[in-house]
Amino acid sequence: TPQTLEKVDKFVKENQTTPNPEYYGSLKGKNVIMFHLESFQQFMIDYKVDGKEVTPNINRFYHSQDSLSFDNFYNQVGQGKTADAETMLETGLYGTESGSSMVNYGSTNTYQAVPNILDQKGYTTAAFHGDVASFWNRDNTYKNWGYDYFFSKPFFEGGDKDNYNIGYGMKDKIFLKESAQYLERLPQPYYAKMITVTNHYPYDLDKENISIEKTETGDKTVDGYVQTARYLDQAFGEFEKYLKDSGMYDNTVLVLYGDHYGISENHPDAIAKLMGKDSVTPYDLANWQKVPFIVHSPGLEGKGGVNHTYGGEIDVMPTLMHLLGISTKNNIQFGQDLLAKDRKEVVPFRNSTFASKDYIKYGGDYYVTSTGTKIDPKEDLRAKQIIDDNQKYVNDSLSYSDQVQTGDLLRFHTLPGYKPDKASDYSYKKSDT
Ligand code: GP9
Ligand code: MN
Repeated sequence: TPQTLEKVDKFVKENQTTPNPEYYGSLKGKNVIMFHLESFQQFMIDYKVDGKEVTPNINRFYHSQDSLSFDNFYNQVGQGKTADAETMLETGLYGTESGSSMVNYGSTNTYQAVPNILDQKGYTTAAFHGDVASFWNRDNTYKNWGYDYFFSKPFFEGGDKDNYNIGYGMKDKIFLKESAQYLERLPQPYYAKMITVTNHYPYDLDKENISIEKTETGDKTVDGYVQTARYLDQAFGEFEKYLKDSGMYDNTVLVLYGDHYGISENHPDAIAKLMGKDSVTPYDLANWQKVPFIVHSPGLEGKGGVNHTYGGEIDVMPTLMHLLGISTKNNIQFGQDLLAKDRKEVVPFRNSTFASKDYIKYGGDYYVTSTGTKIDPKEDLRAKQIIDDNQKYVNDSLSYSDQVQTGDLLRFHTLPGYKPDKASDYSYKKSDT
């Protein structure tokens, strides 16, 4: 009801951050490419196998002074996996407590999503994915998010060829190469999302594309991960080169993000071996949920670097909007700008545990973030106070966000100057174009 929305709005306003004036609007008007790194974890950054970097291109981006990079950035997905990541990044709402909100609400709910917001600032918006459009109900959800175009399998010549596909769709290199014909025809500025798939469990890759040895943890579900991660890195490198050759690079912001873990915490022995340790602690497993988040643009003019703030996927929407000079003060969104000085640095996970700058909650236990030392809040009242505050924030954020999704509350919300999208305004069928 509208009354529930008022409560949500109050919570959102109380937790709003102040945009950092040093960065606000610094990337205004540029093209934006969201580059989805499937199942890509933070530990891959600078990781070596046999003395060789697995992902040299992404590493170079991570360390560039034209990149805002984050090393305490966590994935916050639940059962919706990729779909939850997309939902957080582009709507500022969490995936729902169970199931996938894109599947359950994407077709019917009103959203105030990034593609539509940018659409109304003169952007052309397009999503690219080398598999069927219906996966995770993307085809319907994207209409309600305001995507002008959705290029999926039927748009790609290689879409039906067996040797062009592996796992969840077209191999990333082919997919990105074939996407270029559409990308370069989009009126600028554009907002485009490239959803890669090859670095997805079970990490299968054809011989010609293997360019690094497997790891040797002895866990078969884990050891191919570096090979597909390397392939993804090369695909990204080729795409970056294409952007430079086509002249689009200088006027473009490339946003790289890992959507969720590739190696689940159910493989602690293999994880220990990958980390070069005898065994892993629960604290290690909590930090295993870190994924890369990198905003790269020559437009940052060397103002980048590695930022240590504690944040996650929910924080991307306000961060990006503010870099583009778009206010979020009237939005119903649950993130806090990663560049703001007044952030809480609390990262809610979908099971109501959290990471934060002070403490990490994993399972039912608490750890000091800076040292990994386990603590008992009952014996440390100062810690208990902080933990209780964090827990309340975590519970409220998740529950208010769920209320927005399950009650379709944004249909009652007016965002000044914003026209919601009607799904019927869009068709993504190749035959209709
Ligand atoms: C499918 C791909 C994989 O289109 O995005 O989804 P996931 O299994 O990672 O949620
Ligand atoms: Mn995924």
